[in-house]
Amino acid sequence: MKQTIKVFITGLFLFTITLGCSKEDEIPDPNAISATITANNVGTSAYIFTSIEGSGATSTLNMDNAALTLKIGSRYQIINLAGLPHPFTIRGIGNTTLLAQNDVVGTFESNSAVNFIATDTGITFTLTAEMAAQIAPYQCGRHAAMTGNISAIN
Ligand SMILES: [Cu+2]
Repeated sequence: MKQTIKVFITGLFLFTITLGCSKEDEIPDPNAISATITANNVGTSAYIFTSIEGSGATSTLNMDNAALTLKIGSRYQIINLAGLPHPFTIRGIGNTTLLAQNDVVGTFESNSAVNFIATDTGITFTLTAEMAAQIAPYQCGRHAAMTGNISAIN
């Protein structure tokens, strides 16, 4: 009987700790990814988005060079299945590059709030209001035809 009570109290204690931790987890993590967008290529003529998971990003799936709508303030991961032969870049107004998966250094790549990460498999970034004010289409770093509009919305 004593043992049962001890186990019960220990369980209650651990349960309370677990509750406490999960409450702390409710503090918004600025690096939490809101949406994961998966892209692929159609030859050298188009990107297509094959899936969008999470919230904040919308597009028409499996359509050549579809427009992409992104909510300002959210963090996005773009998985580029087309790979490095088709480096994903986000262009800026005035023919600039804001973010690039390849060696091109975009003007927002070192911005701490954007917190840009580029790997062989994609890019991750936070769309800040400052960046949204500069945003233009996405485009392949090697094939100019692979491009589509980006709309940044509140
Ligand atoms: Cu390409």
